[in-house]
Amino acid sequence: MGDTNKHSIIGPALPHIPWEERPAGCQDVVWRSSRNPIIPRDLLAFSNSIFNSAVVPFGNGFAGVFRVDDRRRLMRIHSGKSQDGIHWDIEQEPIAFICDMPEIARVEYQYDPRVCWIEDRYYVTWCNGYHGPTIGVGYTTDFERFYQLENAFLPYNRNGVLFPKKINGQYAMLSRPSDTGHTPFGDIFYSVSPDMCHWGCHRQVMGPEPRSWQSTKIGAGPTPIETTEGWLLIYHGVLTSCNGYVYSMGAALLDIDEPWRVRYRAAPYLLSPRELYECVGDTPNVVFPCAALFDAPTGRLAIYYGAADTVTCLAYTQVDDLIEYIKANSEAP
Ligand code: BMA
Repeated sequence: MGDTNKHSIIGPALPHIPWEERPAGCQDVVWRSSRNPIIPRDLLAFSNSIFNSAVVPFGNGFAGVFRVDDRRRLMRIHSGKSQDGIHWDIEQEPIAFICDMPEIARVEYQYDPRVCWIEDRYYVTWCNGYHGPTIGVGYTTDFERFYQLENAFLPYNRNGVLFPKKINGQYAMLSRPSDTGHTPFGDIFYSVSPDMCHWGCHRQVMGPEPRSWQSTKIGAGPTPIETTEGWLLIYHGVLTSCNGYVYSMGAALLDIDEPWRVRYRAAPYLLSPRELYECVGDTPNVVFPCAALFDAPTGRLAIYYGAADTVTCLAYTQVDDLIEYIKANSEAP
């Protein structure tokens, strides 16, 4: 580990990425921030919890879309900004999407946002209540005005995650068809669209692995990262224990041109609930990654994840080490 001369990431530099070196004695490929949780549940006066949230580089700092459950336990998404990616100013009011379709503009609930820069704007996807959970889609250029588009799919679907560039001339999205409740199944699928409205050519990417940390269901996490070894996909996997679901973080490498083809998939998890803030909260034993920042020249990766459906946390890895780890621990296809 520690060979930083390979530069696998295809993408820009982000010299001010949040970063802490791997703690002495730590042998894990992904390690936690010493400042966790970086966003407390009560950052806003009325918030019950702030978790499963997405951040991107913006201007000289960072911006994001945050899942805020309020003290009525309504689930809404809010925009926020930060200079350092650690200390966040989150808007008091939920995002008021500009939308000329009244049926689509009506808010039931919004949660688990992802943010993805494609070409000229930041797209936001989230789990959107529309007669059941489906994938809401919107965009912004300034994190002030947000525009809402058609939902990507019919209910029931969750974990809609866009690729950061068109693939074979089309927008591409991962998603996880589900049910209305705490879905006890779930595979990751790949779909494409010519216009960010009509989605089709659906392909199964991967499903749960029996007798493992990801035996019940899986769902895509942060925007996939383009590397010389394929798309780096960080995702969550769920195990059903006698005390309920356990959500952990894992990783795979997908083919660059045909991302529904899994090249490598790490059999062990990268991070699983262990710290108190991951094991205790509104939903115990949850780590749920929704975003990752990277600095291509150094290969540094900062992963944002929700912990115990309560707070927002940060973990780090070095991408070349992570790719090596995925390959060395792959039992894949
Ligand atoms: C999923 C989603 C996530 C949540 C997870 C664990 O179904 O609702 O928002 O983090 O369950 O409760």
